[in-house]
Amino acid sequence: MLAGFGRIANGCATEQVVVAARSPGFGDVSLHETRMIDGVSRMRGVERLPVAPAGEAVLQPGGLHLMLMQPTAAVEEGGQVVLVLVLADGREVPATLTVRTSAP
Ligand SMILES: [Cu+2]
Repeated sequence: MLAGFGRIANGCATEQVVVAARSPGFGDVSLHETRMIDGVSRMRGVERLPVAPAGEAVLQPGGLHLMLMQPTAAVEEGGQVVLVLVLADGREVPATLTVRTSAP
């Protein structure tokens, strides 16, 4: 299991909502959020990630992240993970992640 971090920028004049993600390299990809609840770090699934017009969503350790599970091939440091972000209106946006052994 790997975690995906990065910035999702919205260059559109209207709000865009990310509702799913997938990758040919993983059997299961989901959007998660880590929160501290009663002093305990917990993860929950995020069904909708709205990104404001000209704004961005930041996925980083301790907050929003992608959960990448069931890799279909070996993942190695420096490798690339191809990702597809699915928007609420059905459009699909390609993205690429770089594999690192520690979060930047
Ligand atoms: Cu998670």
